[in-house]
Amino acid sequence: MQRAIETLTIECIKGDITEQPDIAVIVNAANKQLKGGGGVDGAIHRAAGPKLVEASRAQAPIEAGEAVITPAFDLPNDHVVHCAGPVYSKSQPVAAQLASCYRLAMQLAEEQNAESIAFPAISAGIYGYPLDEAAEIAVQTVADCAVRAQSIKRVRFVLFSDDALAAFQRALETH
Ligand code: AR6
Repeated sequence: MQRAIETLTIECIKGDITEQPDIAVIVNAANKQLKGGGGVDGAIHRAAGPKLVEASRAQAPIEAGEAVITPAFDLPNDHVVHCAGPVYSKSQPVAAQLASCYRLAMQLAEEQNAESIAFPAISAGIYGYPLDEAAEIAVQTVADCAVRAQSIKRVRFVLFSDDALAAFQRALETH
C-alpha cells in the first residue's frame, strides 16, 4: 500500500532491502561499532561486499540514535545509511533514539540530493522493539519529515515478514 503525505509517497512492501534497485539510498539497522552483524545488517554487508565494512568502521563508533552514510559498493543503490537503533527497554525511554534514526537518515539522504530512500524495521529484530511501536515511530517520524523534504519523493518501508508488513500498514493507514 502507499500514501501521499505532502510531496512524499510513503509505501510499505514485503521484501528484501538488498533487492531495491530503483531506490537511491537504503538504510541499515546496524550496531554502534558499524562492523556488520546479523539480520538486515548481515544481508546488506553480504550484498555490498567487503568495502562496505571498511567504509562504515572508519566512522565508528556512533551512539544509539545516530547515523552515518557510505557508498553502496556492490549494492544496486547509491548510498547506505547506517543507523544504530536502540535496544528496546521498558525502563528507559528509547523512542526518541529510534525516531532520531529515521530523521537523520532522511537528512543524510537529502544532503546527497537523493530522490528515494528505503528503510527496514529498525530495532524490531534482534534489538527487540515491539513491531507496532516501532512501526508507529517510523511512520510518524517520516511523515514529520515530509514538510521539509526537498529532494526525496519516495520513502519505502521494506518489511521482511507478514507481521512486520501488517504493523507498518496499520501505522500508515491510521496516520
Ligand atoms: N531486508 C529487510 N528487512 C530485513 C532483512 C532484509 N534482508 N533481514 C532482516 N530484516 P534486525 P535490529 C528485518 O535484527 O533489531 C544486527 O546484528 C528483520 O526481520 O536486522 O535493529 C546488527 O548488527 C526485522 O524486522 O535489526 C545489530 O547488532 C528488521 O529487519 C542488531 O542486529 C530489523 O531486524 C540490530 O538489531
